[in-house]
Amino acid sequence: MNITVTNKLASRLMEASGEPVSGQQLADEFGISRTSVWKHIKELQEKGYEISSIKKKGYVLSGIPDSLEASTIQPLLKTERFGKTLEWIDSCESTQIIAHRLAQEGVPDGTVVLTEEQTAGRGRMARKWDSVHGKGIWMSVILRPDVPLHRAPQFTLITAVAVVRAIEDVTGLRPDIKWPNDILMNGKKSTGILTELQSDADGIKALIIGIGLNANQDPEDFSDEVKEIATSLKMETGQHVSRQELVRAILYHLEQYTALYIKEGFGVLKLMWESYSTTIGKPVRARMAKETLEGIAEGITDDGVLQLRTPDGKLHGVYSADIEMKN
Ligand code: BTX
Repeated sequence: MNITVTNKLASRLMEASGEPVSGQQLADEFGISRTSVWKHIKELQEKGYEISSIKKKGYVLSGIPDSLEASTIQPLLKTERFGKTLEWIDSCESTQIIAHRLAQEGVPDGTVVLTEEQTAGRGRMARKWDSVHGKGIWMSVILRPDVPLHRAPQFTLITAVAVVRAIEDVTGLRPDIKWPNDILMNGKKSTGILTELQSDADGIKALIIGIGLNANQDPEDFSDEVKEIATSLKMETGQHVSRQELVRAILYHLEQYTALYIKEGFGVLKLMWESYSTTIGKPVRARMAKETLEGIAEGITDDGVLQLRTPDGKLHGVYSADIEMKN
């Protein structure tokens, strides 16, 4: 699960940006034999890395597989901790299930679970999350922040800002955030965030942050239930996007923002969240488990609670709801 020699080798070749690196040089750098280098190169080729061996010059990397395996993500990762422990599986029910198990086993803060496909991907309130093979980012990040339990919802908002910044970096698009956990493009959902937690009497043991990002789906890749409401980055840009770059950018921003949060509190992040929000200042309908309220979404509190003013002038704190924009 940790960074292996094979991954370090992949990293070294990626950083060489198409220039050949000799087998001897790699052997010296990694303190292994040339035969061992060759074995690791073969392993990478079997995974779909395009590596050619140029006589008297060395190995050249010309392409990497479109997978989210650790060897494709970790080499160019700019984080200190996030993603350094990374579990990848080709197919699973839900990365949340795996992440819950790993969190119980005591894995470190910033551990990441990635998959190509979920057969039982989930949203809030046990709703289904469409997770087709190889086209999206289906990821759970385990965080272990030392904060009280009631602060947990803020991490959904912090994650939303990190994802939006990552999408901006990689595609140049500027998505909107709809409180609390939807990232929209042209009014359609491109990403959902699900925050779950493990706690005991002392507080939060682990936050399991699930991120479902539609990257390269075409319209026909979505199920009939979500076809009308969902979009992907490819559908918005007309171009295939790099899931690997997106994962790295999300982890980078998430690490930066959680560090900022721990140091400075929620203030700056709240401002950033508000700058991307489509909800604030707008008339909305909030569907909650027991009631539906209509009014103006005036803002969010420092705990991430939506403040909704109903026509009778009362201000309501909305902790969890589905929001519909009223035009
Ligand atoms: P949510 O409850 O806000 O949204 C769920 C709703 O979104 C569904 O009822 C459906 O209408 C719609 N939907 C389902 N699939 C998609 C999709 N691919 N794109 C757009 N809309 C869709 C959102 O919950 C939280 C989703 C988190 C998903 C991640 S993936 C990695 C991790 N593992 C896992 O099982 N869940 C999380």
